[in-house]
Amino acid sequence: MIHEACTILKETQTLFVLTGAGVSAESGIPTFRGSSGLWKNYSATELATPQAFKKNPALVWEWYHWRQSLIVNAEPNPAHYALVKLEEIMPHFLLLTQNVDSLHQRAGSRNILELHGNIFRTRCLRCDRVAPYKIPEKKSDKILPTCSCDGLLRPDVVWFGESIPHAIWQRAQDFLSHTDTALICGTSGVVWPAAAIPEIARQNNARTIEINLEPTPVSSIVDISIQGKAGDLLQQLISGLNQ
Ligand code: BV8
Ligand code: ZN
Repeated sequence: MIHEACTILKETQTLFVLTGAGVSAESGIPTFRGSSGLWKNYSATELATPQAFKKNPALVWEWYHWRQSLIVNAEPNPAHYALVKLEEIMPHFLLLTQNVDSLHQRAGSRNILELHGNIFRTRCLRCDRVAPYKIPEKKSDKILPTCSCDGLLRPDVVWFGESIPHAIWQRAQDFLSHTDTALICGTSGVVWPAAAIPEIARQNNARTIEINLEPTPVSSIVDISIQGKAGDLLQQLISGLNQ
């Protein structure tokens, strides 16, 4: 399987990569649907919604602060670094990530689109200002961060039920329209509209390769589905390309 995938990548000039939480798993970041995806018995899909934030902003901020502290203490893993290498090798490359953890950027990926926003940015509910955000040093009792305009800040991420940033979606579609190969990595393929990407790639006559620990709804529609850890398999792809 790795050999066939390498053969396809050797013939590839334009590579589109979609990543999900599985690519950050080996950095110790819990995935959304895996067993470690729970926090205080809440599932991510219960907390990552505008309704949850409206009902209990302090709880949702506590969850984001917990995730931010996990991420700042984590390092990019071999999967992230292999994708940086792929970007260096490929004449044309675009990485669309569903992850909000900045680990691709910290590893050195450059041509990257964040489909679901970024956990280290906030947006003001009153003035819409977007700004970088670091967890407050001291655990202030005022857990709700506010803007200089006094408006309540929210994480600048796309919650369930919120639309995807149109410009980002459009740029991904434009790139897919002339993509030779789409590599779908570490995503369960259940969150829309990202889950539509493999089918869109196929409709654009791209070859499709999936890397995941287990079979997903995507596995039956891609050309090659390779099971295993993204960190191992992506590094094997790089070694295969260097031969
Ligand atoms: C929208 C940011 C519409 C927040 C996230 C049909 C069409 C349109 C919408 C819908 C639809 N059907 C349902 C919907 C609603 C919803 C949806 O998809 N629900 C799901 C649960 C059914 N979609 C939306 O709400 C989207 N909005 O389409 O709006 C609209 C239109 C107009 C006007 C109004 C609305 C917005 C979805 C974005 C949600 N935000 N994140 C935050 O992070 O806090 S999604 C969240 O899930 C993360 O971004 C995560 O990346 C993403 C997807 O999950 P995965 O990345 O796949 O992670 P998961 O845990 O699921 O799986 C991990 C995988 O990795 C597994 O397969 C595992 O096997 C594998 N793995 C683990 N370890 C490894 C590994 N693989 C390799 N190596 C390893 N080591
Ligand atoms: Zn403001």
